[in-house]
Amino acid sequence: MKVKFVGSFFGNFPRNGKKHVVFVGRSNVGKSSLINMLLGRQVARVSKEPGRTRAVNFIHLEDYDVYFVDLPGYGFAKTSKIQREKWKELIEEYFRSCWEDIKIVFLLIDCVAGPTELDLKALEWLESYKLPHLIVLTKCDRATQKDISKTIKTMKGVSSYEVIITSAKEGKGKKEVLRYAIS
Ligand SMILES: Nc1nc2c(ncn2[C@@H]2O[C@H](COP(=O)(O)OP(=O)(O)OP(=O)(O)O)[C@@H](O)[C@H]2O)c(=O)[nH]1
Ligand SMILES: [Mg+2]
Repeated sequence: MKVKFVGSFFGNFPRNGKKHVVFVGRSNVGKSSLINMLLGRQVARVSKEPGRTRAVNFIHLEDYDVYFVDLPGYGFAKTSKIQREKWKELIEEYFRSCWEDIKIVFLLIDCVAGPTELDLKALEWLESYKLPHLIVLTKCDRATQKDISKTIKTMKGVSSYEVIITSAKEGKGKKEVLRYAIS
């Protein structure tokens, strides 16, 4: 697959008729890792400390002519309130200016921890704006079957959309997520 890192944006996002496939979720949930797993290369930056992705990063999948959009994570408690506010504004600014270009939004939820209050807010928000979206559970290699069932049950209770189980570490869920991302 031919993949090109387009750039990191804080505004003036690329809008040129290409569709956007968006990865959203709390800080450290595994957005950048999932993107790398799906694309089979290290194109999105991953780090041990949360808050790694600070800008809105665009990756162009040349074969399918779509953008993968790696958003900064929300809700990282250890960062300053001002910084958190800045990220929130950036994410909102992205959705405000690009919603017409969005093909699908993947809302990532940690399989073990389950949804946080902010995840549920994000879900409500996606539903109210009628943005096409799916729930992607991450880090399933770290979860027991019981964790997975519990998180799926919780998500089914708050959303009628499909839930996909993934592990960036093990490559799990790649085919299922790609089916929605590039079909
Ligand atoms: N075990 C396991 N660890 C994972 C998985 N996906 C991500 N991680 C780890 O979780 C941490 C955060 O991953 P990132 O991909 O940077 O998360 P992010 O959502 O992009 O984080 P921000 O950019 O801060 O919003 C890293 O240490 C990853 O190695 C997974 O599927 N399994
Ligand atoms: Mg990231």
